[in-house]
Amino acid sequence: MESALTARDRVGVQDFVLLENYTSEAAFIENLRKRFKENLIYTYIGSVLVSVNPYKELEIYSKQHMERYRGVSFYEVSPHIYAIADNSYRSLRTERKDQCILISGESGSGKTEASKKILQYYAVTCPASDQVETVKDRLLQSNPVLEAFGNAKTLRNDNSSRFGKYMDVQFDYKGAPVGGHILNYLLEKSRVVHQNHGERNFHIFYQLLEGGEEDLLRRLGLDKNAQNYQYLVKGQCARVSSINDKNDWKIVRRALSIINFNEDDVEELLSVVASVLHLGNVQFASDDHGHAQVTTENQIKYLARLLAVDAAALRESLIHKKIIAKGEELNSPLNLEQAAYARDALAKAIYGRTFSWLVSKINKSLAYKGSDVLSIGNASVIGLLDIYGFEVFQHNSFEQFCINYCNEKLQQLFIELTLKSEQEEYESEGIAWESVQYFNNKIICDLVEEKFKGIISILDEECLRPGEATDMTFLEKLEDTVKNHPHFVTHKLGDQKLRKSLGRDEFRLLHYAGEVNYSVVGFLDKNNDLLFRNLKEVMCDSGNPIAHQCFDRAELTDKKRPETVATQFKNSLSKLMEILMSKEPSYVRCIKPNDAKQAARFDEVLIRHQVKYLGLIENVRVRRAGFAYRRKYEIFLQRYKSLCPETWPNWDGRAQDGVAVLVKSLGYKPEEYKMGRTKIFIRFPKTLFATEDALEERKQSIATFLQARWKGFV
Ligand code: AOV
Ligand code: MG
Repeated sequence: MESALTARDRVGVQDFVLLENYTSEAAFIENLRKRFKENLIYTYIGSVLVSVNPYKELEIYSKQHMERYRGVSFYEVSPHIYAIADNSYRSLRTERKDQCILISGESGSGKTEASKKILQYYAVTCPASDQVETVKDRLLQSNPVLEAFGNAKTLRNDNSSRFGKYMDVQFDYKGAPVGGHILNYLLEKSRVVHQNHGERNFHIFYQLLEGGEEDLLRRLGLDKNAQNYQYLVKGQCARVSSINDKNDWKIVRRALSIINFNEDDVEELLSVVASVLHLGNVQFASDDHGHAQVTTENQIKYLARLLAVDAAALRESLIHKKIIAKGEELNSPLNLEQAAYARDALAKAIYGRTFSWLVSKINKSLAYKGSDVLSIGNASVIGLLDIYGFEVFQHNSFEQFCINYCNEKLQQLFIELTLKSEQEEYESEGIAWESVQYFNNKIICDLVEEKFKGIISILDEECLRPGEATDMTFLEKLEDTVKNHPHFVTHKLGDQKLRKSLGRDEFRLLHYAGEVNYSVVGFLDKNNDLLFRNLKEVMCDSGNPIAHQCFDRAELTDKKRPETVATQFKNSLSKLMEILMSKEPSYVRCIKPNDAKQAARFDEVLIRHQVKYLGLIENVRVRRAGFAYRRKYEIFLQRYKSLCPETWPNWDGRAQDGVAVLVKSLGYKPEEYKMGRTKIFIRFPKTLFATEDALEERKQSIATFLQARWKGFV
């Protein structure tokens, strides 16, 4: 049998705080590499889980694996996402405090997969009560549906989340999941009408075309060839080897029925999806006056049927803009460019609103339906946060700006909470500690969101000057206001070397996770997100129940200026931070091993960069600030009591006294450990390793003894 020591050489340590050379980045990476090579993708930093995307299926997610983690304390078993899930669940049960699990990491690092694994763990291991089986099913099945509508292939990830998701799983007093609720954040709508080269539109379009039955496609006026749809050809990438649209279609159809969609609902939903494809094929030609005319009457016919709107009204509203001047309504004709813009705006609005509708429909199906008011009163929740990860492309626009800002906020939360809770622990245990310096990214959050001076404020200001402001005046104003901010660069401002590579329409943000150049082109439009009034009117009259619910007449009479997209996003993130702060957090930090989406490739440069910006080394240092290991007295005693005749097999007194006797008999020197109020703190890993090795030896000698006795030798 391999000794504990050589095993440690081969597979590294399962908690980075146990690294002898814990301040060394090289040692950190080496440990990660050893484990990755052995398919050990999970490693702790104290209670934080670091996860490296294996890019291949591992045999570690079976029911047996789940059972192994159930109710077992963190350090008894090897690091796993299930341990994090179980730990949160147990804290929820024993401490009655709401929990949340925050999953972060860049695009393609494995956040969405991690969140699904956690949900599966609860579905399998939590107790069930009367109606609970259906709730578990619905919680699980909400995923394929939301992914079909909200995920897409990007250059970074074949199944990239293009919306942010926070899901509460509600548990009753017996610990059974009884309901759920999802909050969704800013869907990347622009993808509906445009995709960069090598990327796709949202999965659902391809699934429908590939998997949809002939009858259904005929009713929707669609044919199977994605090439025939303007909105699907921009990225020139309809097929992806890792994606089986036909099969996914079946999964989504089944999921829809589990989350309570009847046949009519499905037909209406798919009619809306199809209408977006038809809309993309609406084309215009210019008449003698330069006014746009619709040339694709067939598409209008399908649209009118699918959306149950008046064909003529729709046609006219696509080529006119209604203006109200001096109390009079005027229909002003649009030119070609404006008409195409109106068409795309409508497609984005229909898809974006339908996505929100879908979330609220799912929420209805997940809502707790028991009559037992008392039990829901006592329900507690575990929140799962899975957002779009930090991303950098060749060309970055408003969408990346929002996504990366969201990641800054999450990093900020991580910094505040890990530092805070760590400090509090030392204080409450009465242990002196030394603070560790972090890069605090608050400065970047402020740069984006500060009132009056932040990028969003300035963008909003420009959006208030229609006709005068342009994307370029926005950039100029930004330069005027932000000036020499250390994290902001344009071709005029900032470090000489840095600014050289910037275009005239770009600004660069030095994010915590890296530098990103944003082109301002489209910022104003995307932030305003306008839909011409006459198009709204047509949609309000839609006979398709989903479309009808998505476009509310009240919107037409509301005189108040709607909030801009960035401001709405900022406010919803600020609410999210409040929600998360009110809960007990656990963290999963995901790392992407290479950019090629390949198994067994450990790209050291890429990984080192992530380890750096995620602040993982600092995380270890804070955790170690003096003490590598800490454990509650009860747990420590339970694990090692066999090593001391006075504590074995049972210690009658206080656990703390038992631990004192135990460590004395183990020969711990006074400088090696400290006794806190509820925990023992051990300064050096080697102390713990020696104890672990002793335990291993003891187990083996017991095994040998038992074997010998069995054979009649003793
Ligand atoms: P993300 O959620 O972090 O990116 P995903 O969770 O979608 O990343 O993971 C990307 C891909 O990596 C998945 O589709 C799987 O193929 C693979 N993968 C991730 N985790 C595992 C795992 N534990 N086991 C096997 N394969 C895995 V984004 O949503 O783009 O930020 O916006
Ligand atoms: Mg994702």
